[in-house]
Amino acid sequence: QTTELSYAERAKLPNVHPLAAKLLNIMEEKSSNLCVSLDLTSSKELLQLADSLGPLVCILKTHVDILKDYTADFTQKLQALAEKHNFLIFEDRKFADIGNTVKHQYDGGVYQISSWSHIVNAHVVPGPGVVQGLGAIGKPLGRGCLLIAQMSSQGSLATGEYTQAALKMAEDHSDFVIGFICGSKITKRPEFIHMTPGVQMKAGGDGLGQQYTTPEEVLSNKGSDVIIVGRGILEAPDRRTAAELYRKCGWQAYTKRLGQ
Ligand code: S5P
Repeated sequence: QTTELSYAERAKLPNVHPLAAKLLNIMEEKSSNLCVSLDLTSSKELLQLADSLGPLVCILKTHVDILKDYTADFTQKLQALAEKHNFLIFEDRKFADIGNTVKHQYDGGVYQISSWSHIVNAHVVPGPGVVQGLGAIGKPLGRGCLLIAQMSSQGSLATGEYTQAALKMAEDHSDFVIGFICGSKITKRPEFIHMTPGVQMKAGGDGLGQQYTTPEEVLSNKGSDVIIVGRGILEAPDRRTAAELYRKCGWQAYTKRLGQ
């Protein structure tokens, strides 16, 4: 007997954030809990891959500051692809400063992240001001934020009480925070979405501290909702085939958790 709610059921909860509901509906419609992390340095390559993998993913994650040829045209095109293929954009900026500074970093500068990214994330180390500053920009635009409650890297300090503090901060700001970056489920509240990086088909590491867990382990056993996959797809001989494999494995692990 399971009390686990489906993504579609969670999308209908009265207290769910509209952006979280949108994401949960996309996941259900596309049978995908795969967020692809396109950590590439060429915007042309990124856009081509976004067009090819778009149908398979619920979220496309970027690190816009590693592009060597960024122009505003890139984000226009990425937004058009998000519309075409029905995925959300997540700029993995990991904001970590005082409220006033992150406001400018989110809204201004070269990248104007708030104008094109549906989701951003933040470290909780500065305290609630970081969420308040980001929220001042993001809330009127209907954006959402993930708090980094745990990290996939070896020796991460985001554990124990720190993780609990991230959860509390999310609960206090649930009009902007839609969930967490984490290794496993940290709250039973079904309105929050758990997203887990450090995922590959084979457990292991990358020699620079990254630690990998399998989609099955993350979704069936650790109770997370979304797998974030970068090099597991980017370094595969056929990226589309690899992405389809992660989508399929991820979806099977989720349905297994539901007891179906
Ligand atoms: O704890 C974390 C948080 C994040 S957002 N560990 C991570 O690896 N990430 C990001 O996920 C990281 O910045 C990278 O973009 C992606 C993992 O990439 P992969 O190539 O190791 O799958």
